[in-house]
Amino acid sequence: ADLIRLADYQAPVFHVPRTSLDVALYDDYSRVTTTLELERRADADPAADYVFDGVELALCRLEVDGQPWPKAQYDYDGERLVIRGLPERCTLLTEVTIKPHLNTALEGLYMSRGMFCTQCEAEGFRRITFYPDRPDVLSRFVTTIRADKARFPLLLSNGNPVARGEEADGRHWVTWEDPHPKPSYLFALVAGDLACLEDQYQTGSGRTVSLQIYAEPRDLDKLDHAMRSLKAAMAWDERVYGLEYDLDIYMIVAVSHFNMGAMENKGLNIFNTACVLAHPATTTDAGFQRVESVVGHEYFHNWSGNRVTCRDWFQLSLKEGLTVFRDQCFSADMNSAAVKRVEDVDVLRAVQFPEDQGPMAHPVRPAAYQKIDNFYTVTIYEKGAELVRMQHELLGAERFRAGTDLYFRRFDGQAVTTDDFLDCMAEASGLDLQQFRRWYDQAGTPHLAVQGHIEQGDYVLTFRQWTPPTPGQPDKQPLMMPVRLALFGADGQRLPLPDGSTETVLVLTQEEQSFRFPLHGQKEAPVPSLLRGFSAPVELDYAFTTEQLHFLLAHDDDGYSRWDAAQRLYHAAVTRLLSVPGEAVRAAAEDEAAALAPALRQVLARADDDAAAAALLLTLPSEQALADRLPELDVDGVHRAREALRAAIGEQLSSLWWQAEQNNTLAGPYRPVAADIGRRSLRHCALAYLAAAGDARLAGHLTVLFQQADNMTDQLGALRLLVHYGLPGADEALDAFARQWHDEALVMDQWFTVQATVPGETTLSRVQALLAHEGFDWRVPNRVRAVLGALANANPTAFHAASGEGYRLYADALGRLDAVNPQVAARMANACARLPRLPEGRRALLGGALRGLLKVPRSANLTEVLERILA
Ligand code: BAL
Ligand code: ZN
Repeated sequence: ADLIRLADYQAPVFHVPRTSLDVALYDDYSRVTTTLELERRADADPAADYVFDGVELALCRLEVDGQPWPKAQYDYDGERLVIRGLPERCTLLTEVTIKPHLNTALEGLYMSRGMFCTQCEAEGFRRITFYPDRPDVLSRFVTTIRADKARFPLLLSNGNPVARGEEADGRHWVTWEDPHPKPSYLFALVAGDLACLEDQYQTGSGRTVSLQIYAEPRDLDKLDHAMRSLKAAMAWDERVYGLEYDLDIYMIVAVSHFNMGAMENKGLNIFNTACVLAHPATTTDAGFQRVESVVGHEYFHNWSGNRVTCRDWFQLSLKEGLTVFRDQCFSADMNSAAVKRVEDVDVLRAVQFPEDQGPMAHPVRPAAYQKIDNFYTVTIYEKGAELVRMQHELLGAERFRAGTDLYFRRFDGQAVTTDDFLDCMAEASGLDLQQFRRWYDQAGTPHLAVQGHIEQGDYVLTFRQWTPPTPGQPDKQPLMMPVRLALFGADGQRLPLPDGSTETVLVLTQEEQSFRFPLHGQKEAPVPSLLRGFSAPVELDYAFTTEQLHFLLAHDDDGYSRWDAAQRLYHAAVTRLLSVPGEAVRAAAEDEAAALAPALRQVLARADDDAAAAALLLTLPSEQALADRLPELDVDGVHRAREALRAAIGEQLSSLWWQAEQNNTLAGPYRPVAADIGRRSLRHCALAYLAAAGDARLAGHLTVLFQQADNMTDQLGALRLLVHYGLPGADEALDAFARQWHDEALVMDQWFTVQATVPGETTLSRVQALLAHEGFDWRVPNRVRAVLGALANANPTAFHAASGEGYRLYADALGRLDAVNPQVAARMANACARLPRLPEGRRALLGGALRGLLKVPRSANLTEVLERILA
């Protein structure tokens, strides 16, 4: 595929003030008749042809101002329709047929369990009709949907329903009108027979909005949490950003077949069932929290994305980075801010940092792409959110709000750029953010090396920053970054700083910079608490001593900083264990555990204050996260060392783990509230340590928990430990789980994942069996991710098996999936991006498997990812 470059951006040749769609749905095809009002832009080249995107459309009719347009005056090559000689203003009518029932790529109009639905971002609309399918063409849409009334009683599109009627043969139609001009990627359509949970929301200015969440009738009892979350999000956006909803109806539709998490179509969000359905019996705490955050995210897009949208897809992070930042803050406000921050930082460091340090590294605002679908990445989303967060940190809450007010006011109804956003931040605050722009264009994780020493009675901190080269970007410039900091005295108290506070934000701009802090006669160097709240997305290199880390873990009042101290202690312990030969690991792990034990006991003793934070502090980094910090991925060594350490910690603190398990056993009905979620997570953390320690009482205990659980968090937590540690009763529990939940797709996804993530090479034959299971379906992305995504992303000892069997299995699966759904195949191929970090033998095996995959033609999506990984 061709490379599309930001530098080549050109404004559209024509406007489309009005778009009328007439979509007639039938069993084996749909007919789409589109009427576009076209106007050449005043600044456009008068000789330029009008070009429309259109993929795999069967063109039946093309008329201009009511007359057939001569065939010699247009060409369609299967991707683009070029029409020559059009008048400056005209009405274009096209009629096409498409085949939604054969659409397994789930882009454009497709079918999911008997209902019609759409996914248009980024370039799905061109699979529905001919259109200038680019985000900077905004148009007012009127949409008529026609279908069989008995099977599709519900016909939805964006905006408000304005007319409806009946046709012959039991068919009916509904017309929807969306008053807000929008780009085609925000178009949506749904036709089905769905149940609805209805509610209302009163906006701050007194308007009543009808809230409607649709799902299959069997799932009607799983919509309350989404509805609560939606109302909370609407109130939050009014309170925190002064932004109100702008239509009379807000609809969410749950669909089973979906490539992403959810989609923010104007007034008609379409959601992956996994991100909207929630019920205590079938949904884990993590699932409840995901629903809250995704419902919030899509709602917040109504302003950050829909009212103000992106000029081109290079600006994707303009809406995604900002909206992720907004949803993170929303979840923080709804739950515990400190816990939420640690969870977000954990994802960033575990997933985005590796992306930024490997072959798929790209800037938050990329300069070029082949397939934009491949850029819905953790870099665009999560690193993009960190860039917005740093602006918030640099400006402070009040000036940041002045900046967003200006942004939404100035650009309402427009398609703009990340530069436009930064300009508003600079203008509203008076800060010079010129250098800050580099964050958007420069890929890679910056390193920040810090040294402290005492000089003439002052404590001097010296910061040196650099960013390693990334593909296509050998040389990097210093970045502007906020470093939030406090200094702790020996008594565990924060020292006063020169500005009179005890916590400050240093703004770095140069490669190397020093700051002095008077110690007022104190002789000892303080313990620095650096990058508090993770104020910049960088790799911090500071040679903390073990004592300093224990000190910070005990005394620091910043949740992130305490967690980071614990992570550093665990990393160091596991790294030391890696060099211990086989039989000696157990004894060495006991020594490491003994050294950690006082700190862990202290965390447990304080756990009643914040159980969720305690669970995070007590959880070792994942195998992948540990391996990512080594010069080479040593998956087997890390697995052995980490398990040995967990076993030793489990044994040495055994009675405290049992105590934590008892103390955090909740009475009363399940509630998805932060305090209870925290206690359940601490309880399962304790159970996991007891499992690692091989505690003899545990299997029976877990079996009872599994059988008596009144919620999915407990039931699945027990099942996972039984199965992962091969405990007595594991097989029976798996069978019982499948019998109980065979009819609940999202629960069965978990059943597949639990099995695909059992550590060790033997799991590969189990995965083969799961792929052949009657419940496995290559057309359902959730199920594919539940097995193959889990294997590649959460089971390093199986995926990276020395035999190369995991790589061969995965490459075969990617090939098979690519024929069904290229977007999902390409996204899953990203799991292979650690290839350059593998030891030589495995590198050759994975490289061979991926090159083999490219021997036959693959989709442009998958090809782009594989070629970058193999480059
Ligand atoms: N815009 C795609 C889905 C999301 O980020 O909300
Ligand atoms: Zn989004």
